[in-house]
Amino acid sequence: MPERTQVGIVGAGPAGLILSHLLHLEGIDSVVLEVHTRKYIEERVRAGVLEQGTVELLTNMGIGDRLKREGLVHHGVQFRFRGQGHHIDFQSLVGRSITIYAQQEVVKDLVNARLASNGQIVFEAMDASVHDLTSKSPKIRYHKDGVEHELVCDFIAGCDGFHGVCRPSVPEGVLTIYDRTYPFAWLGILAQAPPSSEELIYSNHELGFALLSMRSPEISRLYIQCDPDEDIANWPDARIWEQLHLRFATRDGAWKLTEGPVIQKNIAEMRSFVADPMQYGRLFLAGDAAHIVPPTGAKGLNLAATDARVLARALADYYSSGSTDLMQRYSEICLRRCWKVQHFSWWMTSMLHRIPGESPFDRQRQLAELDYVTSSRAASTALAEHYTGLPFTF
Ligand code: RFL
Ligand code: PHB
Repeated sequence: MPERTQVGIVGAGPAGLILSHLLHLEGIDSVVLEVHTRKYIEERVRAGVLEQGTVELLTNMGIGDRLKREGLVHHGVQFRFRGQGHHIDFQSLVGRSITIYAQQEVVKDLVNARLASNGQIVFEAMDASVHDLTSKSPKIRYHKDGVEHELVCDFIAGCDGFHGVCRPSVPEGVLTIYDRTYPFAWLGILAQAPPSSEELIYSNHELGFALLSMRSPEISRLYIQCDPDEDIANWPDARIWEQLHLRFATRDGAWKLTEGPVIQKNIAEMRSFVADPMQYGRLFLAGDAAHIVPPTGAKGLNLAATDARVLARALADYYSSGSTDLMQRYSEICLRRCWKVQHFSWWMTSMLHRIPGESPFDRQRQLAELDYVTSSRAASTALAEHYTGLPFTF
């Protein structure tokens, strides 16, 4: 096992793997420690929407080939309410697009790229803990195959997701936490069924929110709003399909949802969370380790990718010229973007879900907002700008 590296990275999710590969391209050495197996991280079903900037980043990193071949480029989305669909055309509004490509495929491509360049990823690195964070040689201790190891680093990147160990290792009182949970969750399925629509459909229905997405021309990804403490055992496939049919139905009855065998099913909580600052000494937090958004805006993976991009540039500046300017501004740069994305994700979530206990006034206000967003060019341009990804600036 390696005992010394320039950047020790905890977590082989999108944030950790993108960071590791960007550092490699800058000639900077890193070691990625991942608690799970390679198979597990390459099969975990999560996000699906890549902003245009994320696609460009991955392509410029040299891992865009399969993404270009298999990714589904979408030029707009549909919002459905009061039984009618409304197309928001990203291409004509902002000249940009999104790509549907599953997160686990991004992870597979990144792992392949790292290993092909002799990158070091230690899978099943257990009990990771971070130490001496304010010294010049912070350390990561972990167990592999029952043996304890210590990795001495110049810097540590905490890319270990929301439930990781890095953020809780920052001493009390250093971080300000902004946290909001929502009184609903998403029940998601993957189904072996051709997508019933060419574009994503976000539906606000009396029975609750529903989302139609996809993974390929053969696989649909569908979500419905449910209670946060819902037991998945109460949701046999037939009940899920029934709700999906109802929540996507159009007033003219013309739209049809194609069913197919359900191959995966899960419930995800909805949360907004920010830790400020995203740095403590020589520990930098990136991605879900630092912030969480509810999935309605399809932003989590994309935010993780931009954090990794800023951090890689900051570290590259440091190693090439000794400059710590960007490193010192890492948190400020990332949080500025993060808060705009937090607002967008919260806004999409509030506009599209049925809010338990909402008053008749709130319901009408919500429908009026959807009407405005889908009928005003100014409002739909703002939505399109956010959805396809805000410009990347330092
Ligand atoms: P990850 O992907 O959670 O990766 C963290 C990695 O760290 C490992 N780990 C540890 N390793 C070593 N030691 C420890 N102590 C460790 N603790 C944890 C974990 O095993 C894991 O491999 O975080 P990262 O890299 O920051 O990436 C964030 C994204 O995964 C996340 O934001 C997105 O999945 C969110 N998200 C979406 N994002 C989008 O951009 N577009 C979408 O369409 C989208 N849809 C979604 C989503 C998330 C969802 N769920 C399940 C919450 C849809 C859903 C339903
Ligand atoms: C997905 O395809 O998993 C997906 C799409 C859009 C979202 C969230 C998730 O807002």
